[in-house]
Amino acid sequence: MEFTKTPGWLDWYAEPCNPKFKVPPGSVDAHCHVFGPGRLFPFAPERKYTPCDASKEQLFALRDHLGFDRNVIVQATCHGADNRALIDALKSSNGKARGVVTVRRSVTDAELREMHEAGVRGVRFNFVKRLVDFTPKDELMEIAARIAPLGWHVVIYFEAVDLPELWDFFTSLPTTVVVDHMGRPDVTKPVDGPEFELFLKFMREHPKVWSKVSCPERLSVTGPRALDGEQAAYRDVVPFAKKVVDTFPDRVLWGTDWPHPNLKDHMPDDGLLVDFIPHISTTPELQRKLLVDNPTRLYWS
Ligand code: 0GY
Repeated sequence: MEFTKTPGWLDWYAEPCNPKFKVPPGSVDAHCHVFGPGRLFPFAPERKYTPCDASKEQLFALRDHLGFDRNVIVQATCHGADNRALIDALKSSNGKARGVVTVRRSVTDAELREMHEAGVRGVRFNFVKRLVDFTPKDELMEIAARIAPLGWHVVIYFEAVDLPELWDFFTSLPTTVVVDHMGRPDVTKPVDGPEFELFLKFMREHPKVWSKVSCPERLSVTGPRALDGEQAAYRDVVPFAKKVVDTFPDRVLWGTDWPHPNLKDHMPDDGLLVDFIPHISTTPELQRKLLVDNPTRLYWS
């Protein structure tokens, strides 16, 4: 089937630079996607956007270029609950990729076991209204109860303003809970202000909650250009991500978010995203936890 990408859709960076920061051996890009290719793995009828193709081969080439060893591939909403592209990528990865899927309550136990065999270790619940239609919480809770015995976890994606309303649901989930992109803080607000403090409290009071310190390009207002005398691109995101890494060093993950869905203004150079890492994770020990130890514990043990 032929698909036409959403108008204004930006293609991923075909020739990312060589990062200056060398990631430690065994590093995991713990948040990335595959899109199609649409002719092999059609996009879901209920999708809110149509992306460009971003294949498993292209993802694995990026992994090697950036110096990573492994990937965690996360189901994107453009594929709905049809995980075939993701599972195909896992099966082609020689054990170097794990997956996080989207399922409905109709999924069978046999299907879950088959996904586990392929390398799936989590389900994603998405609460970002521009990306998905509403799913009742009782359905999500039922799914969480079914995947818990497999040792899987739940990945949650939400906007910071929605955390108070979702708090009780999140904290009653029976599994480890991994938050995408630090719960999307508004980085124009103070890092020690009430909104981000609520997120830190969420992590502090609930040791089962982990966070991806990913997507500076999505959260930043200052953007990708480092100013004279400034060290980092996306510098307005640095205090937020660094705070989470420093406070919860054993519960953080990092990912590229390649191929970067829904960015309207600029497409990040993935090499520069890797160079962002030492600004938020400032010692070799913290970097090893963020990039190797934590994702290995969650996805490969
Ligand atoms: C991300 C972010 C986004 C999209 C999705 O599944 C998705 O469509 O996650 C977004 O638009 O913020 O993590 O890829």
